[in-house]
Amino acid sequence: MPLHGPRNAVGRAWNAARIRHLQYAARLMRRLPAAGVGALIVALAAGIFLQTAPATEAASSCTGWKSTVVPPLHINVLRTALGRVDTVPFRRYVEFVLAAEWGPSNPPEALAAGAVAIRQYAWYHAMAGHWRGGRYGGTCYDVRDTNVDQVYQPATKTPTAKHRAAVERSWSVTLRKHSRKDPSGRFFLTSYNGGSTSRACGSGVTGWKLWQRGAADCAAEGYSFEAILRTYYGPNLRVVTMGRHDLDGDGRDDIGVFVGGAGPDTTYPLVLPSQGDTLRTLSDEPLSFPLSGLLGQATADLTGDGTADLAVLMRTASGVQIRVVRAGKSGFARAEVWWDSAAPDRGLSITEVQLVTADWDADGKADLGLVAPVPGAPGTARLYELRSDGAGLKSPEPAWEGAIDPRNATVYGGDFNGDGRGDLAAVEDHRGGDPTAAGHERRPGLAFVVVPSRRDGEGFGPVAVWYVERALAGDAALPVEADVDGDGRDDIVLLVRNGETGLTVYLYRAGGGSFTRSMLARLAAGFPWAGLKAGAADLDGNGFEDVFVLSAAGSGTRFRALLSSATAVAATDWESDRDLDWSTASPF
Ligand SMILES: [Ca+2]
Ligand SMILES: [Ca+2]
Ligand SMILES: [Ca+2]
Ligand SMILES: [Ca+2]
Repeated sequence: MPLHGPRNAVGRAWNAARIRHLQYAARLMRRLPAAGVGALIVALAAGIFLQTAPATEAASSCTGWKSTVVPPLHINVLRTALGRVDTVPFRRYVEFVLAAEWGPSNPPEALAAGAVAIRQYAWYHAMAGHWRGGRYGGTCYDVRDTNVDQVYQPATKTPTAKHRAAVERSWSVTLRKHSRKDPSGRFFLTSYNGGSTSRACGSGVTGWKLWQRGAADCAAEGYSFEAILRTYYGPNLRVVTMGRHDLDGDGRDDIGVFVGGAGPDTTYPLVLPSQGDTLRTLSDEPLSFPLSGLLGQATADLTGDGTADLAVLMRTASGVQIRVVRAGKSGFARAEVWWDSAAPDRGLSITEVQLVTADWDADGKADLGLVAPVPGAPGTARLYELRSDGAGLKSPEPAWEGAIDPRNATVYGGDFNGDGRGDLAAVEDHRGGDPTAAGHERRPGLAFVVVPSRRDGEGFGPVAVWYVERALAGDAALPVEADVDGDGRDDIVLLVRNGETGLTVYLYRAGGGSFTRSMLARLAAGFPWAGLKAGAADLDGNGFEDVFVLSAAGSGTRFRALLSSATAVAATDWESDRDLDWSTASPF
């Protein structure tokens, strides 16, 4: 349980003396409390704990949990046959209930969907305001151990490795239902049942109940657990995944930033864990490449351990390379070469590539993709999938080819249609250039296109135009991928220059087959356009991804956050660092 387990004190202020940023180091040391780094880490851990685990006893509840973002630590279970109340670690409880309620013969995706339903059912009843348990011998309980609630019989119904894997896989997911009245979504009581009369995938849908037999049928048809949950809990379902941008393994998203090292070929990855903290290094090892050789970067959980890793696409003397820095509770590992275009056995030599990330095969491990122009076919792109097996990449496979001009577009991997499988998206700029070009005629202005995954995992559908933005004729605009409304479908945010230092922020919210545009904020000042850099992470841990912006503050760097409440963003100062070299700082 990453949020509440003992924290390894891996992160520490960037020890810049090692790379001769003496001034910077001196400043960092000034920031530390008298007792030094150890005290800082302890304070940090305590701060995070208090912030995210507001458990308190209330009169009308038992566990009385309040957070719908951080799971309860324990649950109180009435052992009906034994005549006592057990306080059970929450994860153990979910694993044992899954074993008792869903047999191991179920496909993995059905088990993962079941794990989400079980977890949220119990969590709901452990919350203040939802308690409907009782007392036994003066001790309160949240749930009973029978099918009045969920079967929990640890003596006889024990989880298999398959059950534990399903719980692990889906542990960061919670479900919400949004409505016009409640756009941020309500944490609802998940229900499930055998469903002997609803055996076919998608039959007997009520919007509130997951049918176990139907779920198994969906899984056999290739549905991911996310697609199964959307099928049974209805079109307004938000599938919230926490910690997608968590770099230090505490379950909370972080900001990452590359900064050039003192040597000619060194780069440091730094992490800014949360507001009020300083930048930290999670490794003593600089990355042995120059920032100038960086062609692209992606932050995604390639190893499937719940913490985002770092992939960089870089130019080498003989081609391009993908290097991966594994991240986790013990810090950043040494960069490993996961793919090298120059290696003769890989058989692929490409230039002008863009690096994207998405989980193409919906196995819970993020994969990488390279999008490259097709030689001899202008206006056409090819996607090569490089699937992760958790420890490396499989050889690049051409997975899709179609009408996206990668020279004219920023491409993104992500799940835009919410089926749990990776899609490709692009923001194409047809505002200038050759007006006779086919793309310009068909998709004038800024075109937001998506190449959607097929739900059964059989490749991609045709490229589809999800939105055409004609209004921003000549305006400078910076697109950022972020699931701003936290529904599990990646959205595009457009930062549009508004005068010298203003910013207008638009959301292109992903739905079933289109983006819906809305304005998130109009900010009059504080965002100098020149060299504005941006990234996305759920900085305040509320389930909505936020956008962060780096701008120049003298020669240093200012971090500002655009904190999302699903339908708007509020700008706030996040951190300012006058010694972090603005010119080379690159967010990831
Ligand atoms: Ca974190
Ligand atoms: Ca994968
Ligand atoms: Ca998808
Ligand atoms: Ca979304």
